[in-house]
Amino acid sequence: MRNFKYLCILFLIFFNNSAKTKINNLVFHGAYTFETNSAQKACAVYVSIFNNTKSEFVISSLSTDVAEKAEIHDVILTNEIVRMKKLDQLTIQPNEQVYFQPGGSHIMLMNLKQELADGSSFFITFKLDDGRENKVKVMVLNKKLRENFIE
Ligand SMILES: [Cu+2]
Repeated sequence: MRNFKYLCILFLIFFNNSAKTKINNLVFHGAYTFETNSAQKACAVYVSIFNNTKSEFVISSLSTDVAEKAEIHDVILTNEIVRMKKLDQLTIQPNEQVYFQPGGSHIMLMNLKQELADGSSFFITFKLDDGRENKVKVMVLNKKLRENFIE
């Protein structure tokens, strides 16, 4: 009987862990930004986020080594003036796909600590409200490519 209890506990731990691995299945794809010059203190980062699970995810904060602040920004149009609005958190629904693209929502890096050079890369850490983290690699693209991305 004691052995049976022990096995049950083992099974519970195993089951719990595999469930967690499954839940942590937020996929970040193709993160990029454009190269900056020495005078530039902010830049926008674009990425696609896929939630391939039946669970909801809440991104509650971002951080990176290359800037003092990283925020999620939405773009809103009021009276033909485009404004950026900081989102305190971003909820990604089950099976939802979120696309951050030029002209729309983006990740804003502010007070850049260094120039971002064409061909280099850096990381942004996405922190979820349950304490989990996703470290995402961001590629820095040549600014000449920018024209192709903005309509
Ligand atoms: Cu912004």
